[in-house]
Formats: sequence, structure tokens, C-alpha cells
Amino acid sequence: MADDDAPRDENLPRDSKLTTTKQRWAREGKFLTGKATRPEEDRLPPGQHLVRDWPVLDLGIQPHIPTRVWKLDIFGLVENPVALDWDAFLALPQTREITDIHCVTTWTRYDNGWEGVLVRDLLDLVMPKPETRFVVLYSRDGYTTNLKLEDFAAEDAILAHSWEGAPLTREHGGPMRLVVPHLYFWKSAKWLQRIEFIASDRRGFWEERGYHNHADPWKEERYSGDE
Ligand SMILES: Nc1nc2c(c(=O)[nH]1)N[C@H]1C(S)=C(S)[C@@H](COP(=O)(O)O)O[C@H]1N2
Ligand SMILES: [Mo]
Repeated sequence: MADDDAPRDENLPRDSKLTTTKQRWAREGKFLTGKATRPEEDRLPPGQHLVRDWPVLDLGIQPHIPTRVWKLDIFGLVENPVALDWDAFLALPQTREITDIHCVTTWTRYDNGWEGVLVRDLLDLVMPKPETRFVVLYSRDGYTTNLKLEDFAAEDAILAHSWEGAPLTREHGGPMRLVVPHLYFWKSAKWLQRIEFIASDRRGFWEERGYHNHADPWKEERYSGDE
């Protein structure tokens, strides 16, 4: 093709609505789930093996929390601090999703069906202040864990009350636990009771005891020595 025939920049339609919209989608990664683009053989993070059962891991205390007395306290750097009871929690938008679990002890369990309230829907309610950069999660058994706000706000992070169509069992954190699928499972607090929004980071139970502060399984962020 002669140079003269090549389409020249100035001849291309410039600001058609479709072009600018598509450019915006590309910038925002629209329609990317982060999963469709990952080949099936890369679904298992490094150093992990698949299990079919669902192991139970905790500090050995499995609190019994009837929904009648259940409360979720959200406080700290938010415009609208709230204390939700069970009915108020169920009145928030409900979402179902299927995600994988990756535990730092090297087991991975595929395709867990959750139902609950997306963290994003909770954030719409409480509205973190601009200075908020981290959250600390406090559980009824005394467990704590910390997350960057952007990890807590991941599109698939969910406050789950059901698993595979049935109420979440007590041993797995029922009546409600957090699930943050893109991080090792210790970040997913069972029996979640309080969420604090803060400006500077504060390490949780395992993060203070040698576990990585961030916990990305794809980067094998297992231990704090690798931070
Ligand atoms: N409240 C609470 N949440 C917790 C824990 C805990 O001890 N207490 N353990 C964490 C760890 S280390 C893991 S691997 C997962 C285990 O969840 P499971 O017992 O449902 O598999 O819960 C996480 N959340
Ligand atoms: Mo764990």
C-alpha cells in the first residue's frame, strides 16, 4: 500500500460519541471481571492445592450469635456511622456471587456460592470520608484483621450470610462473615461485629504475628518477611 493510501490521523473521526465512550471503557477496564481473562490453568495461585471439603480454621472460639442479638457497628472516619441489626442488614441490597477461596495454609476451594451484602453497597450507606485509607475488622471471638480501603471495596467483597443457598454455619462465621475473594482467607473475618475506618494502618491479629499485611495469593504474600 502506498503511503498516500494509508489512513491518516487527521482523516479519522475524532470525537464520535462511540469512540470516546470506548476509550473511557478501556481506561476503566469496563467488562473485565479479572477472571474471564485468566486462563483456567492459571486459576490456582502458586503454592496452592485444591480441596473439595471446606476446612474450618479459627482461634478455637466459635461464638454463638443469635440473629436476634446480632449487631454490626460501623464507625470511625465515615459520614454516616451506623449500628445495624439483623433486619436492617437484610434490608440492604442482596447479592449472589460465586468465588474461590485461597487459604494461606495452601488449600484452595473453587466455586463457593455466597449471598449477602456487597461491601460496595455498605460503603454507599456509610460513606467513608476522603481521609479514610484503611479498615480494621473486629470479630466476636476477639479476632481482628486490617485491609486497605481499596481491597475492602473490591467489587466482589461481600458480607455473606449464606453459602450454597443455606445460612452460613456457626463454624464458618455465621450468621455473617466477610469474604474478600482476591486475598488470602485470613482477611475474611468470621463473626464480624465492628468495622472501623481509619487514616493510618493498624495491623490485625495475624498481621502482628508474622503474616503479610496485604495477603495477595497471586504474589504469594504469605509472611511479613516478604513485605
Ligand atoms: N473471627 C475470625 N475470623 C477468621 C479467623 C478467626 O480465627 N476468627 N480465622 C481466619 C483464617 S486464618 C481463615 S483461613 C479463615 C477460615 O475460615 P473457615 O473456617 O470458614 O474456612 O477465617 C479467617 N477469619
Ligand atoms: Mo488461614
